[in-house]
Amino acid sequence: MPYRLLKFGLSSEYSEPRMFPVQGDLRDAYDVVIIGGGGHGLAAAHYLATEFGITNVAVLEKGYLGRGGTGRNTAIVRSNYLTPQGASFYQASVELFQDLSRQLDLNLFYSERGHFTLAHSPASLRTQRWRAEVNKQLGIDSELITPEEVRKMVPEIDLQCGGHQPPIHGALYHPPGAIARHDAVAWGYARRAGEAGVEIHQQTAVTDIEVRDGAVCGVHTNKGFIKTEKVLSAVAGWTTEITQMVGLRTPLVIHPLQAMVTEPLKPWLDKIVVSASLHLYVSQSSRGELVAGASLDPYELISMRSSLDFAEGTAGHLIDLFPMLGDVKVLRQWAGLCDMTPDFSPIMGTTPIRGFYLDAGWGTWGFKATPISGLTMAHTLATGRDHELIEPFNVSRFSDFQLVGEKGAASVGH
Ligand code: PYC
Repeated sequence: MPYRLLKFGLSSEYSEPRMFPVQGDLRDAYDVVIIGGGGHGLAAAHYLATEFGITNVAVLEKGYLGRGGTGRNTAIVRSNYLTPQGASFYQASVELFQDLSRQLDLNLFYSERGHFTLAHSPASLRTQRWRAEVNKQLGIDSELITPEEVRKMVPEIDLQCGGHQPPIHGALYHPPGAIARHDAVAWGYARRAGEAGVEIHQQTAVTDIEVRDGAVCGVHTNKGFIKTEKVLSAVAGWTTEITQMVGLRTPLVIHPLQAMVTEPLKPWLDKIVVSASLHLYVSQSSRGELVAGASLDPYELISMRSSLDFAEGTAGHLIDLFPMLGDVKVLRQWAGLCDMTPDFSPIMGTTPIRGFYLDAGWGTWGFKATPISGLTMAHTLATGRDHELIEPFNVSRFSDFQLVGEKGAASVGH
């Protein structure tokens, strides 16, 4: 047993260094208030401090760090999107992820696996070909492969899906597709932001936002009022509560998304396998568990309860692809909340309310954007202008009819 662990176990004072400082009272005023202590909010805080020298920043989290989408996703990282705007944005995120363990000096268990999007019909194959071509134009490693090539890399797969589902016609293969330890990403950003002087206040709920003459001037919380002229909302799932406080209309709707893990198995699946037609994605974690998820629940709801219906459906589709999993037990299941936009792209950047910034609409793909959303939102907060990578995602696109249709690159059919 490592000596440090033994010392920690025997110590009555638990003297092991803390990951984040214990925060005192809120100050009267901050340069920036970030609502939401998930990966996105914490990454924005980190980059504000380290790239732009803005440290008089408070991150307010009503629960605990990573309680929302950050700790509930299936930890997939990829950039094989359909639109040039989406693919360029997520590619910048993949590049940041590749060096993030070193940057944050924390092992994020970033593991490049290769990512398959299986096509079960000629129409789906055409979409995958389209994505591959857009990706190649942008220098992103993606290609269309045959069923035989799929089987070579994932020998356990049943290309006929047991005869219960349409067979596999081919796949989009994206070698840089990866998984990472999602909670570690949030902790890594929190630790570095805290060291740089950012305050992180957990159990601190925002109850209202003060707007005067079209500009933000403060935030009410369960611990008192804070003066500030800049507020970032990074609260996937609760965005509509926050936007109501400032009177901003968005087309967001909230749906639950469920996921589950199986008991740990010996390592056998070193790829990420996605089937949009079966509404399934699965990878094997470093602990050996199969991490699997499905499509959004098909109703608007703010609830994080998981259902038997989901477990049954997802397990059935896992067995369609991998019949040998019939005896494997489901260990646990959970749900998160997704704010969905009509075009399946995020809403980011400045808004018509001066000083109010949005990082929202992350649907089912927010985790993979964590580093680049943090960096681009920090730039936007620091300069007051949208970073060029996020210009297409401004909320104004819904009134200007400039949608960025990304539904074809969602992991599963929604
Ligand atoms: O977009 O890669 C994705 C994804 C995985 C799980 C849910 N969405």
